[in-house]
Amino acid sequence: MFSVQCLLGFGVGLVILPGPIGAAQEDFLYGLFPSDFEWGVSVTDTYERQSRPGYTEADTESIKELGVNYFAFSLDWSALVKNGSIQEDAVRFYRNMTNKINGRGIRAVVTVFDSSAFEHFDWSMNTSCSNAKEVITKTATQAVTWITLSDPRGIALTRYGEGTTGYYKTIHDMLLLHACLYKHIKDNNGTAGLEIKARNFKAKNMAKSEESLAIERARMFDTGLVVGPILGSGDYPQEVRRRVATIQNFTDTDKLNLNQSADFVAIRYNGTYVVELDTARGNDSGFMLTRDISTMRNMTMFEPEGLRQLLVSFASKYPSTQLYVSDGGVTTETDDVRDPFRVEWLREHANQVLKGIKIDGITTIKGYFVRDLTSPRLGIYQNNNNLRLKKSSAVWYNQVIADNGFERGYCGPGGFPSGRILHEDGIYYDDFPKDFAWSSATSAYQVEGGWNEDGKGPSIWDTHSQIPGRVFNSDNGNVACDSYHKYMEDVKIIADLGTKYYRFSIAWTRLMPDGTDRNINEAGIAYYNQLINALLDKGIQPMITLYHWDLPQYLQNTYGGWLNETVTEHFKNYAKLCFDRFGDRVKFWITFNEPWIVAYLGYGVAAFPPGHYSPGIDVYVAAHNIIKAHAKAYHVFPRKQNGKVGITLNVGWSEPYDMYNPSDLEASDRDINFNLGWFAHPIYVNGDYPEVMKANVAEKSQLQGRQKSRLPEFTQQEKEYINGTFDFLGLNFYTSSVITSDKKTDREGSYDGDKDIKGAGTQDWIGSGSSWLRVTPFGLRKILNWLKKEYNNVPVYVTENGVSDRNGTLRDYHRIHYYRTYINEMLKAVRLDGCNVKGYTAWSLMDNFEWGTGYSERFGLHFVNFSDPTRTRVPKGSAYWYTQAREYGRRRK
Ligand code: GOI
Repeated sequence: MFSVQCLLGFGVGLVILPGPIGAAQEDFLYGLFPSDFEWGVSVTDTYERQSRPGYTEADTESIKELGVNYFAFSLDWSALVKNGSIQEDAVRFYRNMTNKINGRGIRAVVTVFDSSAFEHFDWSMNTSCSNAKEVITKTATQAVTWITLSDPRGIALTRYGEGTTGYYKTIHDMLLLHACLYKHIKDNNGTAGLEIKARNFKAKNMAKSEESLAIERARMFDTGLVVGPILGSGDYPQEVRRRVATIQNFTDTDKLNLNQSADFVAIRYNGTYVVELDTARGNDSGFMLTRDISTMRNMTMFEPEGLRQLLVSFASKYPSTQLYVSDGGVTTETDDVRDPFRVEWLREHANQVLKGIKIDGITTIKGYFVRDLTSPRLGIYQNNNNLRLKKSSAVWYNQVIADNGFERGYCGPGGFPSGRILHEDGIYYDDFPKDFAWSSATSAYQVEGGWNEDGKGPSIWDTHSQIPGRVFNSDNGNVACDSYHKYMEDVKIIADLGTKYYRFSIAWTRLMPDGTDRNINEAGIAYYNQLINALLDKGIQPMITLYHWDLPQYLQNTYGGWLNETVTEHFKNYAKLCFDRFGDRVKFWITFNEPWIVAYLGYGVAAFPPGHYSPGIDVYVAAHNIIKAHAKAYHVFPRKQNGKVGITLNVGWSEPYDMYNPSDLEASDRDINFNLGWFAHPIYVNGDYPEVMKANVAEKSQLQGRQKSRLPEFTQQEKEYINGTFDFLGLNFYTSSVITSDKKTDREGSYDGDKDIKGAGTQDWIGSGSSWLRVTPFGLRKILNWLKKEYNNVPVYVTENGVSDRNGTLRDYHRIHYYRTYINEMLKAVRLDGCNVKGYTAWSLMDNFEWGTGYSERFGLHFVNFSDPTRTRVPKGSAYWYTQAREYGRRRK
């Protein structure tokens, strides 16, 4: 790899060859900055802003919210000195401000003189230094990190023009002013450095050796002119002295004071310029510079790689000087919170800094900071009187700081990435890990039939579907696929698929007819033993779901189902029975399938049995008890059986309506937290509901005039009992929706209203046989990234994924397309984003009873004719496709 050491190996020439850097430029570098890396943000004209309306508490809040280590601002000398005397109120302002920032645990970095400083008065080295010394001392020397001067070359340039006598004289005086300030600050045990604006250079024609050498000369006249005397011996670079006859001399004392007079240098990259020899004009440097039109975007020069080249060159010349990279930022046409170009700008520049550290080995880079906080069209916050609104660039920066670098994939809220996304479009070719668990699934009520055979008791789905009209076409699961009798045929088609796993559920009422342990039905146990043994015979591992919505009717009648905590005890006993009787052979257990469906459709909006309507209260109570029941089952699992226990949650991906609107990102994140986090946060994070859920429900409950939040609370003991009750997370993923923020103010209060979101269309996504299901493969990759980020990369098994049609065609190209694209997005999540996905399950092994829509929607890899008493299973095209696809898991390249 290209390194500073290797560069130094070139000797004095120090020519940056485009080759190695060019190659590395192709890709985005993911990874973390050193653990002590410092992130900052700067703001200009603080004092003036105080009066219009100025630096406020809101600024401190924004800085705090960003998570930066330091806040940089510059002193405003038009306020500090009036009629030749120091203004005490201005000094007090800076002292207070510094204290406030320090009080939040953030360091203040203060620029004493920036380019605007000398616009206000005619300055002399001596008065400027003595004024500054007084202000520095009164502002508390040690509480801040000082930048003596910002861009001294620019100050000289603006006043006199480059290369004039006045230009060199001004730089000379500025250097002496810097030395004077540095000495004062060091005498008071402070820290100080200076900020330079520096350009990067490239030859117009690399083949011309004089031109490539001229790059070095250009650097000398740019950076070297200012930092040479400070970081070098105390004098200008020899080449500059040789070429500029009129440049002044330093006295021996000057040299002594200047020599090594910076604890750090802040570099602000000012673009890359093309160097051409210009001997004819006879100017000092002997070259002329042009801007490279090919890198211009909207009149902005965008050449982030130049920053890396600049850093490499700087570090090779001054290998022991600490560096802070100051991102000059980019001015946008509007001050809208939607600022994609700023995000791209900052992302690509910060990534060059990371490359400088990781690839080029520049160990002296200590920090990075963004310009700026709130300036119109430059800030990463919108400054709206006393309101500070995050732009998408602030969301980006916050994410990078929180991660201390660039994590792979869609790592931010709403899937907002901090880095670049690899292979967003198209098929990505690679294979899955060798031990990846391929599976297919069914559930008891959907396939078994035999609804009242051999002592089985009724479940709420049996009762519900007997009532004509409740289910589409008055269909029911009395016979379904008749798997109760035809399980050997199921085992055969699974074996033909070649998957090493099969996911099915146990009908609670087959083992416990009334749901309690009063009466254990051995015939039911025998059925599952036969199925399990037949699977194992063929080398197929069972993945068993304990609860796939078929609550014993007796528990509903007696206790009101999941609204009563007693049911959690019965569930625990049921789980224990299953573990005791099957756990010697079954190593993969799912406590609940989709508790969201149970709570919301069953107890919220009454779309599913038991048909209880309580959209704002009992919906939460049911969920509360299910979470407790899950934890009980987990704790009752005999660990010596060496099995895994988890829960399966369903969620769609909530696509933000506008990726660059921070409020849409938050809406997306909130929606996922309400849907999946509701159950996952207690189990996978801390025993409690997501913060945003607690906050929203509490706030709305109060507005609705209630004493207590509609969201129940777990006791401390319960939290500890629930937290960590998992060995994996099961994910059922089918589709996505587009989401935007919408403050809801309903009177009664409801789960839906608590979310403060609304749907915003479905784009042009391909539909399916189910109205709620549209083809959105990207959503799978995004939700897997979300789970990785939120739940510490917990092992995830996709326990359901699939698509329906309404004709059951064997030529199901649409299903093959669905599986191919979704599985490929999952592959990207695994291989490109580092998501910990362990397995994948196709829903479903065969067409079956699709709940409220009966047999009209078909998800099967196998066709089942429900008017044929033999219920023959016929493989569809997708079954053959799947048989080949899961071969990925065996064939390592
Ligand atoms: C799995 O659930 C499940 O585990 C399997 O058993 C199942 O076979 C498989 O999915 C396939 O479905 C648009 C109120 C139309 C009333 C949007 C609210 C209809 C009705 C959203 C909300 C939803 C996957 C039916 C999750 C069943 C679709 C469970 C999603 C009906 C709707 C609604 C909607 C609503 N669910 N499924 N529904």
